[in-house]
Amino acid sequence: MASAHILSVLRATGIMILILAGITVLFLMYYQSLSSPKCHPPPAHSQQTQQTNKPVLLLWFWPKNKRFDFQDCKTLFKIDSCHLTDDRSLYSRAHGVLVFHRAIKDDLSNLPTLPRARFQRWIWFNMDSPTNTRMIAGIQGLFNLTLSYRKDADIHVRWKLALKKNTDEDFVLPKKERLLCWSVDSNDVHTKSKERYNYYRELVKHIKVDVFYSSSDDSLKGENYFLNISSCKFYLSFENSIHRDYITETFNGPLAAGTVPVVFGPPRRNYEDFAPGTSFIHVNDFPDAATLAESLLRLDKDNEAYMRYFNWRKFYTARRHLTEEKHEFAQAICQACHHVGINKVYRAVPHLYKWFLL
Ligand SMILES: *[C@@H]1O[C@H](CO)[C@@H](O)[C@H](O)[C@H]1NC(C)=O
Ligand SMILES: CC(=O)N[C@H]1CO[C@H](CO)[C@@H](O)[C@@H]1O
Repeated sequence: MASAHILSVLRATGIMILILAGITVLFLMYYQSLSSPKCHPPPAHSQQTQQTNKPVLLLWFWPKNKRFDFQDCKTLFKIDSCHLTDDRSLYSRAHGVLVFHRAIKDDLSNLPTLPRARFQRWIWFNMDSPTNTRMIAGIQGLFNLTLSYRKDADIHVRWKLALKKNTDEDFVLPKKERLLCWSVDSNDVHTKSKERYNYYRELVKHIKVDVFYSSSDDSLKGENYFLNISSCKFYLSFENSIHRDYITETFNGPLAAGTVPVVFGPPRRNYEDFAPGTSFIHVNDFPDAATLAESLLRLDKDNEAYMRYFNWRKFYTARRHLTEEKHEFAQAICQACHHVGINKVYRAVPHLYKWFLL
């Protein structure tokens, strides 16, 4: 009796152990099948397939021959959503073809001649204002997307203020050695818009202006740019021509440097689309240059009033734009890459100039 009982207990225990072992083995197999590919991805291979899965953006011309490393899109802007290339042999596979307006020949002979694939979109790439944009007959109905400083472009390129993450950080005013500064390219003096030079000539009758000559010395090149601009209390952010939304790095520079921009460009309310109204001084806020000069001289003596121009920094930050020559168009090109990577909707721009000259 006793031995039979022991035997049946042993048998039951044996079966239990077998079942448990079976479950354990099954579980281990299942677990391995789950985890092993995740733990050991074949690195080179998977990266390659990723690369080829990304939409291709073909840069048809290097703008003004300013070449940079396409990897910079990732390092500078965290943009990695397309495969950027300047290899024209990839044309037929390209989802986007980025065409720099200035480089297009009048007879269009340097544009792609092969037919466009159904999925391919041509992007009109122009960062100039209408004043400095050459009209080329025949490109009116050629493009699918626009890239410009214009707010209503498909790809709107601009150095925007960002909401501040850490609002406790206090702003420290950079050391000021100059009252009012300007930078001017000596070649620019001959461009069509003379208004800003007239205004400047009137202004210097009433206030001292330190001028950086951007084409002849290194004061505003690379690293020096923010260093030198931050040493000025005010900076003349005069645009080379006056057009809606045409508010360029000449405005972003002082904001990022900790200097108050004195702007000459589109009306104040257009600036306020992009920055708080208390972050800058508009020349149109004053009846004439003499009154503006008077006001700047007054602010030079009233530190409390001057510091109010930096109150916006409690809520926003301005990002330093890229000042290296080769990077002049990097932001625009990287943003085009971002757009092509995430946006696939059909579009055509039938009346390019009608829109742009609006
Ligand atoms: C791009 O624009 C051209 C010309 O307007 C048009 O024929 C083509 O269908 C458009 N393609 C896409 C993908 O939007
Ligand atoms: C005009 C001017 O002050 N330029 C200065 C800009 O910054 C560099 C670097 O500090 C100086 O060497 C320049 O003299």
